[in-house]
Amino acid sequence: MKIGIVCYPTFGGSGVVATELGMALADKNHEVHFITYNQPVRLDFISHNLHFHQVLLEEYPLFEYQPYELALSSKMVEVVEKHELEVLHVHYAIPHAYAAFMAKQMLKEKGIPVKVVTTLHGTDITLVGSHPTYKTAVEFSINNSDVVTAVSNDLKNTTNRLFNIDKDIQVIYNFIDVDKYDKSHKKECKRAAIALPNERILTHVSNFRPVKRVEDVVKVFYEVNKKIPSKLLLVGDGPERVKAESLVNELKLSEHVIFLGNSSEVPKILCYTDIFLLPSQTESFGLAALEAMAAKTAVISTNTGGLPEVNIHGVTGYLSDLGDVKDMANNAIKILQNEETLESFKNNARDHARRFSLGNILPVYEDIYKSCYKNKV
Ligand code: GMT
Repeated sequence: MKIGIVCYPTFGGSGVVATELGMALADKNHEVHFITYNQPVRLDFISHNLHFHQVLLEEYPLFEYQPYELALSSKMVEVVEKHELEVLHVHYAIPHAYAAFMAKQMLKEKGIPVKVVTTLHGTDITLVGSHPTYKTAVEFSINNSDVVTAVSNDLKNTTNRLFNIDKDIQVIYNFIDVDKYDKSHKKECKRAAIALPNERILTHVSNFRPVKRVEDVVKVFYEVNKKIPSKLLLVGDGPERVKAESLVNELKLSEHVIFLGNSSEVPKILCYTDIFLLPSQTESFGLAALEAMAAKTAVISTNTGGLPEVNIHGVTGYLSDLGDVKDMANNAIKILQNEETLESFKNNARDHARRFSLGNILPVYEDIYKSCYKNKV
């Protein structure tokens, strides 16, 4: 099949899912065309079936904000027409689903049918999408997509609660390539470069936006570190980094906390991690937690959004109420203070992560594309 994928090309979860999906489809001999403003960060041109089309923006003195949707929908029309794509799969509704609707209309005028699959990822529904500024257009573009998917049951329910949706939303969980994490485990883990043998390692990976509550990560670690010799690895970058650095200094934790910045070596970092911290305000799924679990890491998270569908309380880690850093710290200590307990949580996490393996999820997307092909007009 010939599929166009539209996504944000950054380290964010929706871009990661879109890129991994595209690469896996190309591996299975589908022809995949990424359409976005930069080459997606995780995109390796490992296959001749993978193509990248950059959306370029024109400066003009009148524009305070450049009209990205216009440039994107024009590019979609061009790529669909030139490469005879039959499906456009857009990840993150804003503004991709809207631009895809416009592209579809323009193509219809030319007698070229194309189907639009929209995958809802999280804040395109929760924090941003339902804001009155965007709500009307987001609701319209969801209702006018041919197929709509959401990455968790919670996100599906939230979408139906916040919007007037007349489409059935299909839940397709995020996935991971389990082998990638297994392999980095089998290779020698460079733990000694990061921590002393008696120290435990806690890690947080995110784009450091307010929704991730990175200060809570530091506060949880502060409590854990009082009881257990440990290191905290903070991977990623974003608007909350400066605040997190100040808190680390204020709590006199600099010796124990390492800021690693954005990294494409996450599997290698996770391979020596004992506990992954994700105290988010909301998380439609929590791909970062799943990646950690695949790398045999227990998870301490909040119980918000879709996190309970990924992190199983008392099995793969623990869930706490939003902002309850004391509870999160106590749970982490409970896991970390005993070698056997830690090992059993880690094994459970890895076993549970296998349910979300690429091999299980990819055929579900392929079936959706096939159904688009069948009902082409
Ligand atoms: O919705 C967002 O915040 C953006 C998005 C991203 O690009 O980082 O993250 C969301 O999509 C991921 C992939 O489906 C999910 O694993 C994240 O939980 C989700 N983030 C939130 O809901 C905050």
